[in-house]
Amino acid sequence: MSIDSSASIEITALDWVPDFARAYVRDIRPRSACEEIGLDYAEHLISAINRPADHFLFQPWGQVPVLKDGGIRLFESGAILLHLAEKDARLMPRNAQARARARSPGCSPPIIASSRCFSSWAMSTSSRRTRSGRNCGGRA
Ligand SMILES: N[C@@H](CCC(=O)N[C@@H](CS)C(=O)NCC(=O)O)C(=O)O
Repeated sequence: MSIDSSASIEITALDWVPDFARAYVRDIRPRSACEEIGLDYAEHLISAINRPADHFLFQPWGQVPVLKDGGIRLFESGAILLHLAEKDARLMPRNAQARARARSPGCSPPIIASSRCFSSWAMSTSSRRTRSGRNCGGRA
């Protein structure tokens, strides 16, 4: 596990997701990339119900993930993956064909419909949810 609260890389994720969404929330992508190369990262968990206002400064739709890397902040998990991949040839190989293949999944289109569904679902069920299932990034 490479979660370290003092790491210079920080991944913003939601503090709770419904069971059906576990391991499908997109912070799993940068988390996996970091784990893959042993890069420590801090996690910044924000409320799934009441997103902090300043989160929208960095992600216009209030979604996750957002990555902070020193002074750099970026959103869109594909862009985040490309940023992280620059750090290590295991994520972005030097060979042209292998690089092209490595970029493909990171550029897949967002599943906008399902994230909108999740938003609606989260708002409509907020009164009966518990806070026990924290962290959407695939870690139960
Ligand atoms: N294209 C974005 C999609 C981000 C996205 O859909 N995030 C979802 C979780 S997987 C989210 O934050 N949903 C909550 C919401 O839409 O309010 C990416 O890949 O970063």
